[in-house]
Amino acid sequence: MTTRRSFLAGAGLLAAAGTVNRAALAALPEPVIQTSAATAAPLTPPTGRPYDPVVTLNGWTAPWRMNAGVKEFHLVAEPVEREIAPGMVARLWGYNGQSPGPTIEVVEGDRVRIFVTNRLPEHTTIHWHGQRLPNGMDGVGGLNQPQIPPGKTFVYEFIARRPGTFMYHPHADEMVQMAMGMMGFWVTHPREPHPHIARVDRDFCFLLNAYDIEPGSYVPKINTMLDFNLWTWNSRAFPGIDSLNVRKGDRVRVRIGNLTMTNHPIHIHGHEFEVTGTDGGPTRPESRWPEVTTDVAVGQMRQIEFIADEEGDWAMHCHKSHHTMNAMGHDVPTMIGVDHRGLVEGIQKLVPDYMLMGERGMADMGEMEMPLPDNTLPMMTGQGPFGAVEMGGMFTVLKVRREQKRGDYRDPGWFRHPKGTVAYEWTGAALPEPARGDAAGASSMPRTAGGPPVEMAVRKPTGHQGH
Ligand SMILES: [Cu+2]
Repeated sequence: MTTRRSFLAGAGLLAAAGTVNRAALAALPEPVIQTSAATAAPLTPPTGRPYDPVVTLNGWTAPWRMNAGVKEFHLVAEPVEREIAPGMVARLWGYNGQSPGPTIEVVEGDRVRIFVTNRLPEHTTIHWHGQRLPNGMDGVGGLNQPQIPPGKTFVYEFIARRPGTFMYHPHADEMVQMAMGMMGFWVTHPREPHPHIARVDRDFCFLLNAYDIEPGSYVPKINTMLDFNLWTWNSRAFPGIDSLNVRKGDRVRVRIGNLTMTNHPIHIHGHEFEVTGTDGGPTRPESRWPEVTTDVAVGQMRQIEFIADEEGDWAMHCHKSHHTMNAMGHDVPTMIGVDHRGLVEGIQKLVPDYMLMGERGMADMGEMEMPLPDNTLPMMTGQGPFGAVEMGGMFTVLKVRREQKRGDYRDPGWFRHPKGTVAYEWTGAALPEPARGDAAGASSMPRTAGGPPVEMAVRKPTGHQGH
């Protein structure tokens, strides 16, 4: 783990906000700011009830202060710079230096007090998705509380009543603030052994999010409803998403929340898993079944668990193939099978930059060293041990290793396949002419051989008749 948290003094930050007076400042816990997008080591609780901490992919857990038995956190809503992947930085809004904000980890029964300072140019609130709490703490601006104006600090306080997997996000100018990256994860650990919550060896979490950032620019377009071009986990796109590094035989939990505008079927190779919890709480064991893909719908959370008993580098990704691509033009025509020999040179005389895409599929794009606008990720990229991985967006690798030590989350490098266990090129006799099947009668609507074409008259709803 290469991450280092930078503990900046809160005083400077809050003085910048202007309106917080000195007496209030003395009472506020210092906000901790994170400047790195690397995955932080799990935060072993220094105070309060013990628990097994989670690992936030390309993220971190907020430290807290115990104040007369209350766990106090300080979130600062503010503009941030987030590296989406090496080579691209986005100007987002987030909390405490990053988007998403820090993961909040507490224990069932904890009394939690969260100070929220607004350093955005507009008002905000925080809604604590999935929590049982007093209505006035639910964070819907205008409905449950007044909005938090720029420069002000509000306090939320409630008891974490249910153990489980939750998230937080604004409920004020929501479309804009979530399109800009404001969100965070929340885990409430069980206070004692729970019949439906297993102890696991590794516990990962991340949020699904998406941005529409024009190639060459830095700030997301905030009115986009569906046509996003960056599909991210915790505001990172492949190859910027860290791998999940586990020891062979580990029981692994992955908690996923979806704050995009569409569903994401999350798929893991080489293993089956079960959904052991949702934002509604742990699922009853008799309600679980094996899966290799689980759909995470908009506004949902899924907690999946499996035994990592197959060694190797296993792909883990959203199964919507457009979501494993970075920014691209969706209006590119399909060129597969079109023979352009001679044509490109002719066009290039008129348009020097003209480039042909996709005559033999688009795999070439994964290796092409194309000049890109500044601050733009290649559409599909990433180098594996055998060449270009041809992925982007919501993709990473589950690395299962016999020699990975308990509690060690470092990247073990690429898997070394035992001899004879990698797909290989056939170098024997040349391909014989394939025997073509001609079985008749297998179809419920068999093709008729020969005969004149059938003519049909179709009456369209408009009343016009066509042939
Ligand atoms: Cu997806």
